[in-house]
Amino acid sequence: MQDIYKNMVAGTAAQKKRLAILIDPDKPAHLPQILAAVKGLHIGYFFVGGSLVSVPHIADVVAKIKQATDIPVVIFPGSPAQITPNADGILLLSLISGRNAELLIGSHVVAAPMLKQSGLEILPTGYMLIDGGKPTTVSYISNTQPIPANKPEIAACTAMAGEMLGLKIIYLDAGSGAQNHVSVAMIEAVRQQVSLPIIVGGGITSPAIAQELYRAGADILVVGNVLEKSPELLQQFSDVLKAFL
Ligand code: 1GP
Repeated sequence: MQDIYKNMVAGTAAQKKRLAILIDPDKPAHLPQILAAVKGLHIGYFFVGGSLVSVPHIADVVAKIKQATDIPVVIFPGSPAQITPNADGILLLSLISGRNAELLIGSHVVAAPMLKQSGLEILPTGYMLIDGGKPTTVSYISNTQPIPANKPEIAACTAMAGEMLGLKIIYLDAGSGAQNHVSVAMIEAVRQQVSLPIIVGGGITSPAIAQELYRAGADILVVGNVLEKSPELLQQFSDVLKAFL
């Protein structure tokens, strides 16, 4: 038992920032490089999953990460098919920016018995898609409209409602490979209204952007695409965190 949520909340209270590396099981080619690079760095989590995992080997990817590191592995599921009990936890995502009942509650009902048996730490998460400048896989697959990037007040009200409903984490996602990351103004607006840990991801392509978004109030940043292309950037992302330790 890794006490993932307890550590997240402690990090938020102490304004300690964390980095999560997103591994898409459909693109495992760079995983060995990433696993070699994380040694000695301040990496908070591995998130594993994607909105379109076509190869059924998510459990193998999790096993490889767990063999190589003690970093908690959290499933970031695109569908209930991605639940694997050999991870440490799962972001139980309710897509609160959308109005698709399946992704607000339907899939959760189907997955609940499996989740209960799995032993995974359940992390109930208010998941919000934010317009990142171009259609992403997740907006297409989820059949929902993202929150417009220039409407921080909608994001803030949505996050507030999520907190009032008892969700434990807010995740602002511009979508993997987004053209534009979530804006500073939107993160600040959400930070002002909720005290929950805030995860931000999608289109974070440089350590300088990461620094800006941490300062705006993000607790955990998720980086995926850029590390698939340039795993050597991991050291610089980790260096950014030192300013917040
Ligand atoms: C997407 O937040 C993640 O859900 C990561 O996005 O691949 O653009 O870093 P990138």
